Amino acid sequence: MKNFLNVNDVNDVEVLAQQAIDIKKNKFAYKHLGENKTMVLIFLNSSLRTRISTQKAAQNLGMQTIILNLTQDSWQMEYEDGAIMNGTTAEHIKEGAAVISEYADIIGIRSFPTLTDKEKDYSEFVLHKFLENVNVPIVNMESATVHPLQSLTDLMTIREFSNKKKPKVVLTWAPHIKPLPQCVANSFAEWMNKADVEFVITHPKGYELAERFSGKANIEYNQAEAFKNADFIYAKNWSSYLDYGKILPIDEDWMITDKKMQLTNQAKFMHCLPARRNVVVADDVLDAAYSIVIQQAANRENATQAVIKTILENNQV
Ligand code: AN0
Ligand code: CP
Repeated sequence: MKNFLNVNDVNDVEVLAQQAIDIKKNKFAYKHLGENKTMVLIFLNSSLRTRISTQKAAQNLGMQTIILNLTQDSWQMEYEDGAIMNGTTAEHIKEGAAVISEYADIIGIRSFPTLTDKEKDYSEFVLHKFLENVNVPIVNMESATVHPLQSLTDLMTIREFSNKKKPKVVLTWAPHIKPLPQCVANSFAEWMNKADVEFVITHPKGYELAERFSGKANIEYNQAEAFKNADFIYAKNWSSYLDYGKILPIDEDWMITDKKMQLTNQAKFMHCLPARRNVVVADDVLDAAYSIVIQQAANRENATQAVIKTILENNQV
């Protein structure tokens, strides 16, 4: 593994998830692997879990970590080639990224989509601008279209909480007041399509994901129908991909409630967090014993450690 950008950088998702489970049992077994090495984490957007768990993962491997809140603390970055920089941008990505990579052995980047320019977002414009201008591995901490550290964590968590070889996993759209990225859903779908699970996606009409992510998943527009026999309910809001970045008017109530969870096969409830209570998911779900959102978030540290360990071993950075 050179970079960790999306599921295609992984040979076998189940093997990597198992490595994350193994690492969890002995977090400090590889603490010399990253000795005298530095991971720089670049955030263009807010984060709680990714910010802390990625630092912990790198530090468990003996690495130093430096955080750069690029849009707040640094010079405003220009990404367009040939730009005449007589406006607000003060530094070009060509120098900015190249300089950061001089200080780093691995770079982590979080850069959300614009949700206005579909073509630019789905070409992963910002992530690729960084890739073009650095000479060290990049770990995607959520880009314009995917969130692979989250998806690896999700698969690891499903394996931890299920004794079934092929559990039924349901990704359900849930309401939100703001237009959110499709990243978590896209990414979850492409990982589940490569995992040994029965995978169903349920959402209102108009919220179809790009086919390259939903792939062979079973799409069920009736939420109650989709919940039947589910072993895992994974809730997430996303804005429309078709009517790009928009929130569409819908008739039914898609919020996850305990009543809906009772339709399942005593399913565990998962969400990547942050989750707006009583908008996305009701209190009675998040407070139930079947909610595993905290354990899921905790696993971010272990999953990320499996990724960084693989990069350190493979690239001998
Ligand atoms: C982000 C999203 O939906 O992509 C980050 C989730 C990990 N969520 C929000 O902006 C609320
Ligand atoms: N799940 C997740 O990535 O959370 P943060 O946005 O808080 O990092």
